[in-house]
Amino acid sequence: MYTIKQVAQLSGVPTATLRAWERRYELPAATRSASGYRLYDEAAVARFRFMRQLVQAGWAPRNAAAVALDGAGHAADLPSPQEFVAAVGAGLSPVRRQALVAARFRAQPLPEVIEGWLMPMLTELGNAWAQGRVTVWQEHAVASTVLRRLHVAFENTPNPADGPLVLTGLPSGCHHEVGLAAFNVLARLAGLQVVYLGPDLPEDAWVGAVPAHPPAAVVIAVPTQDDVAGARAALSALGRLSRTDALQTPPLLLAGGGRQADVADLAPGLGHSLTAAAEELRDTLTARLEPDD
Ligand code: B12
Repeated sequence: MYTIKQVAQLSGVPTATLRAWERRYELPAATRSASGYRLYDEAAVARFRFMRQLVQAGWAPRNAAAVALDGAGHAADLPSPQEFVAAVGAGLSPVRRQALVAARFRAQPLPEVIEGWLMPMLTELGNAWAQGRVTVWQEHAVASTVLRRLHVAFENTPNPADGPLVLTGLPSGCHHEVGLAAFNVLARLAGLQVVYLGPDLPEDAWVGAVPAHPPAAVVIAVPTQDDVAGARAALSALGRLSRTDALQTPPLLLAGGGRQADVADLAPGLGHSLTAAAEELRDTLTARLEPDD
């Protein structure tokens, strides 16, 4: 269960607006803790987040509340990763595919959708592709549907103006964007200011971006073996830049993704759990910026 403050953080809706929406639009009443504080479940968080997306898109709050009440909170009725991939292989229509992904994103808080459904679904999708259970175009279509969802979630998650700045991106030649796109959203939710530079970034782009927006950290993802050389080139160039006096405080260089261990001599790995990595990075950078003496 979440307190109203936590709901405000997770949904991006200020507490006063949450109370007003609850009162005006007859959203299900929050339960109360023993000491009388409002407590909300995950379905309520998903509902408020979805309402906020609709209101930002121009909906009247009353209509948004009606739709949010109708759509959210049924995660158990939605297909599992295996069921979803099997349905894609069996010819699920694009409209239905998008609706199911959208419903899944509405039904649960983002960290749970990402770790509990999206990542296992992508692994299953890769297996299904390797075994000929889905076609190449079906795999591409699913990947672009989820990537768009993550980009929307990223844009809709406020960039905390006073959080430490982190630049993220993928090395030259790398188009496996989904893992880093998920990390970007979770890092913003954890309180970091995230600027995503994009996929397929040549060495020069990294070296140019860092002095332009001096970050507290640079995170490069290394999803497959094919990305190791590009990531090593970018990290070496950033290391050289840090040794010049072009930067007042050199950024921390960090790596993520399946092959992060292959660049560990140039940038420590953040691990393979996306939520834990985002929270750990926030803690490290906050401690660096605010020494407690
Ligand atoms: C979707 C997908 C694509 C999409 C990507 C779309 C996009 N815009 O991202 C498209 C269709 C474009 C694609 C293309 C290719 N793909 Co592909 N793809 C996949 C698939 C199905 C899912 C990838 C994915 O997002 N996985 C989910 C991720 C995030 O899981 P993960 O990488 O294991 O990461 C975990 C952690 O490391 C962590 N993590 C990930 N990123 C980050 C970042 C940070 C900062 C942190 C902290 C943590 C973290 O989170 C995950 C959960 O724990 C995988 C199958 C699979 N098993 O992953 C194949 C797969 C990765 N692809 C593969 C291949 C071979 C290719 C192509 C070469 C195919 C071709 N012949 O064209 C191209 C290469 C593209 C390129 N140049 O980069 C192979 C790679 C094999 C290898 N060498 O390791 C795989 C494994 C498929 C397979 N079974 O063989 N692909």
